[in-house]
Amino acid sequence: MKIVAVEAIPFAIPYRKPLRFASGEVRTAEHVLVRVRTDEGVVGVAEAPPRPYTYGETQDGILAVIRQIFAPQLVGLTLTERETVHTRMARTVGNPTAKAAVDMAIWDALGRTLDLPVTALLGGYTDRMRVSHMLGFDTPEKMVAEAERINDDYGITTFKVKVGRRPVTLDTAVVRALRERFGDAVELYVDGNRGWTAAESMRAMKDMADLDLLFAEELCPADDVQGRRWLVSHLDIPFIADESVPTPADVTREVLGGSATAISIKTARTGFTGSRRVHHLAEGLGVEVVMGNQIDGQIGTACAVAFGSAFELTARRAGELSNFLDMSDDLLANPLTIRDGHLQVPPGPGLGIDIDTDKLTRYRTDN
Ligand code: MUC
Ligand code: MG
Repeated sequence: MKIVAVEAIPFAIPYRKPLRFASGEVRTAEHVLVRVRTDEGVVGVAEAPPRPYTYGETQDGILAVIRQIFAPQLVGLTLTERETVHTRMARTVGNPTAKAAVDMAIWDALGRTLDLPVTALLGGYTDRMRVSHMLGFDTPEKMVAEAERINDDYGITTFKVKVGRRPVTLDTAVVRALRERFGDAVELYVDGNRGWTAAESMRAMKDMADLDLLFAEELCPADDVQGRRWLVSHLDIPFIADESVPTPADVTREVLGGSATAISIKTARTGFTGSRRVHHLAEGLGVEVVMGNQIDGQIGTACAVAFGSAFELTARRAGELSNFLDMSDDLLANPLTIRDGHLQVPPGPGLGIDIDTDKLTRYRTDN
């Protein structure tokens, strides 16, 4: 069970349909595949998605921190020393998705070694999650058409609508068009990626007061401390903190400070070891949880559904598990499939996934 290598491999897979939102845009998945090898020949995998506009990471930065700092610190440890792994990586500031991918690849290797699914090791609550789909910026007509397609093809009935444009009516018109098209057959919530001020957010939420929204997420920056508290205290639906809570300490600060009343857990930024801490903290604080998506590919989505299915609190709400549908291809030998609005945890030891070596050869960018 000894770790003998931690590898980082860059790859690039274009999106069929770019995703646009208030803080940025994704056209190509320029991610990093992490592979952890053990002395018994077991290989665990995970992926790190660089999001410079969210955490400051780049693909080159992720490769460098894993190869130059984390790999030398971790080789020689065993797969069961995950708290030691966590502590050693925590000596380096930032780099959340690099740390998370290393952590999850170790869990995958552990599951494969023990011949048990990671989801069972984490909590084993259920084997599937309801799926929520993210709708990126476009016109109301195109966003409604996209929701219709996703609803028809995959049975998905929960949509997160990206908002945060100016004037706010650009976005509120989209949400209204979706509600008019689908009635109460769908759940809707909005994510601003910090695009609005607190006052703009308030105006938009008043405009959408009759649209029966489930949540509002990160509408304005957490750094606008007083403004965000004021906004959150006036809302009658949970306000999700996403990019403002990359660590458990941030969760505590935002929730106890009145700047959030729900939490997005993203395995892409807190791995399994850190996400478990955030989950327990959310339970202790009595706040709702949504499994978020860092615009993950299928490897990252397999990680998110493994964690989300492991606990009752994370499986309660639809999880954001469908961004990979917009990619032109992926690295898995057996692609994930969403049916009847649900994604099942891939069965099998570890994460239950295998990398297609031909696809990795095609998409890796280091050779
Ligand atoms: C999300 O929920 O915000 C887009 C930017 C980011 O940080 O994550 C994605 C999705
Ligand atoms: Mg978000």
